[in-house]
Amino acid sequence: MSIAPKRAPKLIYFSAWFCPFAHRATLALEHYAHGGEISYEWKESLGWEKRKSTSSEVKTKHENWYHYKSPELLRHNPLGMVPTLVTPATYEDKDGDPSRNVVTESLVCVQFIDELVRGNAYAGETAAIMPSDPYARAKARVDADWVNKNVCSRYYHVLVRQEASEQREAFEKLVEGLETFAAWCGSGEGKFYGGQTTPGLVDYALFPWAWRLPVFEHYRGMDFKIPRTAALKSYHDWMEAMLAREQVRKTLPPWDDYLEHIGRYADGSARSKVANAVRSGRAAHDYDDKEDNTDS
Ligand SMILES: N[C@@H](CCC(=O)N[C@@H](CS)C(=O)NCC(=O)O)C(=O)O
Repeated sequence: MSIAPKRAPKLIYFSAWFCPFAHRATLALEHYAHGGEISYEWKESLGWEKRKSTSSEVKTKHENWYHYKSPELLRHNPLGMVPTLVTPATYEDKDGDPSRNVVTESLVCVQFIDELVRGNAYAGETAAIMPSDPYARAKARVDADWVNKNVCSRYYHVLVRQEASEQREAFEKLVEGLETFAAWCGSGEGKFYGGQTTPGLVDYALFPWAWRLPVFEHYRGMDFKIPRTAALKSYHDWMEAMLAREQVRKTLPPWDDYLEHIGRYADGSARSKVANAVRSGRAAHDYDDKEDNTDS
């Protein structure tokens, strides 16, 4: 018998199947959708299109790739970024204010989804994504941001930077970041961040990239395989524990399609805010909504 709440909140979810940032929001949505505590409607909102090269300095096999963005996404989030969440009421009110009750930024989306469900009178029994203790919550936010900067951003450096030495240096720093994360996981009863028995914000912040890391083996070679060292044992155990969850497995994009998609980053031909920032020497998380924008 399902304990599904009678009035689970519903969201319209602007997403893209390949996007690891959106993947964070999908993980949070599925965390609760599994127990019927939230429902959502996925709107595929980004695509790729080839356009003429904008810089003669960029030497790639083909023209550059730019994001196509759905008009619906741009209506609710003029920055044109996924994930973007909106209430069905705002989405359906075609004459109303499209910016009303819009939630953006992947780490904010994860926390928002948690708050929305926990604040619902019909919340079920699923373990929460955010800790109940305010001090633990604050720490999880800091650690999620750390993982974002020290692991997730470096993923793009290994792919977008075309100098072998820069790729190597970014990879080594990324592995160090994973070691720090592993130390946070190996300390309790459970295999997740903080020794928890169910995943939370920091686990969901990292997982989309952790799952994608084997693309390095394809595009950069076997020297870029995440090693099975003692310092990373808890990381590999964590990965196994994440993948043992049905809620997590159902969020995974098809591997071969993803590998083809990310080839545009690996050969430097992708034009997205994140790729533009990394190509111009900044970190992925330091993209600028104006300077790195590619919308025509
Ligand atoms: N800081 C944002 C980054 C999201 C992001 O970069 N999403 C990509 C797709 S993977 C996007 O929407 N790109 C559109 C663009 O670059 O113009 C977040 O955490 O949500």
